[in-house]
Amino acid sequence: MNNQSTRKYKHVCPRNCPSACTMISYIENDQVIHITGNVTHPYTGGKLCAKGFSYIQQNYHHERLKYPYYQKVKGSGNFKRISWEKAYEIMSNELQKIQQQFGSFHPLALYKGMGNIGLHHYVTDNFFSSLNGTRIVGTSSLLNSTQRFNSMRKSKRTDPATFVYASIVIIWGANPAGSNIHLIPFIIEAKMKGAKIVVIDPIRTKTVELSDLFIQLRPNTDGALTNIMIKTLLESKKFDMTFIKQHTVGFSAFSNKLKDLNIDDALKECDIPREALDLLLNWLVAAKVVSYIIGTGIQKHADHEENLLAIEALAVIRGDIGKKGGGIFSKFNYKGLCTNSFPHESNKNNQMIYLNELSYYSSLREQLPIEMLWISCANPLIQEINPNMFKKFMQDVPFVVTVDRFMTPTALMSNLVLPTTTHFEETDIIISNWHGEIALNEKAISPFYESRSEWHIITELAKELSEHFPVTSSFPIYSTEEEYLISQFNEQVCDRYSITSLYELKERLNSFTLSELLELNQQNKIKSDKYYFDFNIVFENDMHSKSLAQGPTPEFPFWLITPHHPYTLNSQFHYLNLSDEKEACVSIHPKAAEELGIFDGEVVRVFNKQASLEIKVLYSSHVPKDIVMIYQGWYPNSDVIINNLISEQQSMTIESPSNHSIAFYDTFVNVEKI
Ligand SMILES: Nc1nc2c(c(=O)[nH]1)N[C@H]1C(S)=C(S)[C@@H](COP(=O)(O)OP(=O)(O)OC[C@H]3O[C@@H](n4cnc5c(=O)[nH]c(N)nc54)[C@H](O)[C@@H]3O)O[C@H]1N2
Ligand SMILES: Nc1nc2c(c(=O)[nH]1)N[C@H]1C(S)=C(S)[C@@H](COP(=O)(O)OP(=O)(O)OC[C@H]3O[C@@H](n4cnc5c(=O)[nH]c(N)nc54)[C@H](O)[C@@H]3O)O[C@H]1N2
Ligand code: SF4
Ligand SMILES: [Mo]
Repeated sequence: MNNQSTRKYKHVCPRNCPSACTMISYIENDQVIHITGNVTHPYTGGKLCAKGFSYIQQNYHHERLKYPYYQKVKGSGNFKRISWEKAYEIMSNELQKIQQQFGSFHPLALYKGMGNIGLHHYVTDNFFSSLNGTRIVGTSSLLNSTQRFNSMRKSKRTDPATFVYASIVIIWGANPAGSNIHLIPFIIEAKMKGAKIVVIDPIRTKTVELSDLFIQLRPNTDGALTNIMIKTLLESKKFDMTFIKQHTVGFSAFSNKLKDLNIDDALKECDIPREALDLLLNWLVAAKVVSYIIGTGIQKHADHEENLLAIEALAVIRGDIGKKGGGIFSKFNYKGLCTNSFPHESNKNNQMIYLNELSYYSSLREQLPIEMLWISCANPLIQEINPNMFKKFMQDVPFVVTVDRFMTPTALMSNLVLPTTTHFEETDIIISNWHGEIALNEKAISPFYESRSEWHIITELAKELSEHFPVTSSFPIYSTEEEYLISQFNEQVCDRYSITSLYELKERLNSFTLSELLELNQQNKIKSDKYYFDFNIVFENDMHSKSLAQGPTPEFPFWLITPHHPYTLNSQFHYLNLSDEKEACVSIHPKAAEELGIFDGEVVRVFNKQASLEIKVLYSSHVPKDIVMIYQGWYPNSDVIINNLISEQQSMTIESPSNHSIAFYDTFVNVEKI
């Protein structure tokens, strides 16, 4: 690495992962020859996960897309390599046709996923929102990734590194050992400082190995468990009355209502042993300060709102909010911080399309004509609820463009596939959705073959359009990626991160230190003036969860939980086979399997009304008898598409993308021998 011609660049991993690791690349002859973590990073300490260390392999993978491809018939596989000029001509013609026929861009739709969370990549949202009338598909990744809790909670979030000072750390609906690995050293530190670690999850995950207490509850019953916890605190007079008086309203009505709660009934609903509950309650009553690390597991259920609000009420009653080491730690989104983040929400002419609308799209076509669909940073034919439905939608739309780096199942169903760059090949800014840091990603090498950065793809398209349709778009055309990114820095972001320009990020990689964040939170213990105890919401799940009512049935007796895989990132990294598993497996409790006469390693049928798939069985006592687990993601060596089992009905309640979530984990299936 000491070769004089070796150059070093700073990067940030742009995956939708809480860590947002910073890394250094070593470049020779325009090639990445080595990468390391950046040891100056306060949260990750320079450690990368297996995926991070595989980036060189990914960058030069033989299946990486090199050129633009076009096919007339979607899914035919008859792709022809074409030039970028030809690609722009085709796109521009399609847009012109739409404009001429409809007089607006209403029949143009954008589906933007979470494949890359960098600010650079909002260029696509920015451009399409600027075309009058474009429709935005409310993707499930948008709904689930932006951490539902963040959008509805009333208390301030806290810096995740400070929970080491807690007396109890409750890891709730999260599996950081798989999905947030840089949290693990902090959990160990908390434990060494004397904290009790509690994991609340229906599945015995890897994270449970670090815990002092594991509460294995029935899915979607977190609210009932929390109500028991609150009631116990109130009865033992272990709550922070000073905090409640200063910062909240509605407490007396709320506590009166809680008197009606029958603990035995609630306990039955959660299906947890009395001994486990008693231990938790004893600790809770004695604890000075509790921190709550909330994952996305809870929000992937129908009753997530009540369940999450109950947890927040618990933290408020205990007065944990704003205390050193206390409070709620959850993902947040930096919506609105930079000029182009979520621009479609500011353009009143854009309209959202909801996933449940797509399921009857064919019949809606007259009111909702969609002539062109642009897909970026997304693989909906794997990750979306009911990909079969989404595939039909893609077939119905006359012209589909996908921008990606690999020929994914989604790209295969597109007319035009445009190859794009990696974080080594483009400039970007990444704002972590977890630890609150902002960092610059430098461009280190030229784009792979003919791939282009998304800024480049969009800017050329905008230029092409401006020649054909004067004044249709307000999209800002700059001559470099850097200039474009600089223009995204508004006052809000500069204030928040105490910077004046993008250039400062070059010098100070992390401009938002952890202690600054803590102080900020102490000053603003509660975001609005007062926290309001919305007891109606908290008691909505009072013994009668909506989805439990439609829960497991004799016909479909198993919950299907499909959490995130430790060695992939949603549908990414599958090519690299980083884990030993080469195929999808369904984990089932040995006793449940034996009752069905199913052996370990056998291929079985997992099915519900919507779909059926054949998959290998893995005996596991980590799942309870009424849950089966399959890791979500893409299994390119097999035909298994897990999400075909997940219904779009789960999104029926969606009215506004920032206010709802998708109940991925309220899926019920049966398992049988083939
Ligand atoms: N390695 C890796 N890391 C990732 C990702 C990845 O794919 N791979 N994806 C990233 C993304 S996009 C996200 S959103 C996050 C997701 O990461 P996490 O927030 O950890 O979310 P999940 O894996 O969906 O589920 C977490 C846990 O919730 C549990 N759970 C399910 N239902 C319930 C319930 O009703 N109550 C409780 N208490 N627990 C429940 C599940 O069993 C699971 O163990 O991870 C990010 N990091
Ligand atoms: N069953 C089940 N399904 C789930 C979930 C679950 O828990 N269970 N979780 C949901 C959640 S939380 C999320 S966030 C979604 C994630 O689902 P998606 O939003 O689809 O995200 P990814 O699979 O990470 O990435 C999608 C594509 O983006 C591409 N990509 C990567 N970088 C870039 C880039 O720079 N530019 C472009 N144009 N493309 C790029 C990748 O190659 C990949 O093909 O999945 C959801 N689906
Ligand atoms: S995937 Fe997450 S943990 Fe792995 S390198 Fe990227 S940011 Fe770090
Ligand atoms: Mo996500």
